[in-house]
Amino acid sequence: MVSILGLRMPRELFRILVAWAVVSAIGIPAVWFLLGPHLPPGTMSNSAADQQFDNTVLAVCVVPVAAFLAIYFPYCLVRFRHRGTTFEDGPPLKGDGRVMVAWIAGTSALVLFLAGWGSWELFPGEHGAGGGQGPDPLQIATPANAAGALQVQVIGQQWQWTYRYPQYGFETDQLVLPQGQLVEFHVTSLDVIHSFWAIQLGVKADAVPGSDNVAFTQPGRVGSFQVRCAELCGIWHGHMFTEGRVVTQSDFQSWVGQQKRTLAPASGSLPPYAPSYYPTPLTRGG
Ligand SMILES: [Cu+2]
Repeated sequence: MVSILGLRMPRELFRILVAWAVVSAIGIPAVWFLLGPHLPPGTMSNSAADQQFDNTVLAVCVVPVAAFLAIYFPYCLVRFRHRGTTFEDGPPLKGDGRVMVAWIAGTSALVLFLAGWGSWELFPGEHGAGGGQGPDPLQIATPANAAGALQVQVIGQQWQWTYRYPQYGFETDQLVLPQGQLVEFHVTSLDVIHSFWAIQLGVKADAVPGSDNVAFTQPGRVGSFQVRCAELCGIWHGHMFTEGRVVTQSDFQSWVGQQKRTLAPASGSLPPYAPSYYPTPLTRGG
């Protein structure tokens, strides 16, 4: 028996706890500072950076639990293994009330904390992009400066994405966003359920016919990002895979001008803008 702080415990438990404290003390800052900056979805937008922060917090919470298991089991397997050649039953095991209380209390506290943390981070919208919860959401990410946001309607159909820019009057198959500008995605579908996933922007919202799912993001860095359909939507689901771009404000303006000119013949016959559409025969054309 070892006695620390008036608490008597078996020598084995003391050793395990010391090793656990040392590994946790090294592991937690290592995960926070070394692994955290490389966790998905990265820092290309404010919503992605917020999610990376959340993932880092969760990874840090996992360290002490994983460290305890990684030390406890090998230690017990080696320390208490059967020695000698005779095979016989070991001494009977009895439950220990203190261990059970400590285990149940510790794991319950951790799980409740993670549930509360995840809800706080994702639900009120202040931190999340807004997953898109239909036309009448319980809560949505509505930034204070949403009035000046660039509107982009994301339209899924078997099997491609198109992007309608209602403020500029065209619809294109390219997703180009200006750096530093708040973007308000309106995600919908013309046929079956798809899911718009702009991976590095940290935006994911279901594309559902008849629904207008809203999600916000503010790209912070120029570069390209991947767009995937994240909902099995038919035989060419895997082909709903494109690349979007974040460009400077001036590059965005020249891209808009070029799109307007190129798409002018088609833009005139676009169906009127609507927050959502329905599958055929009730197509966008009516
Ligand atoms: Cu799809």
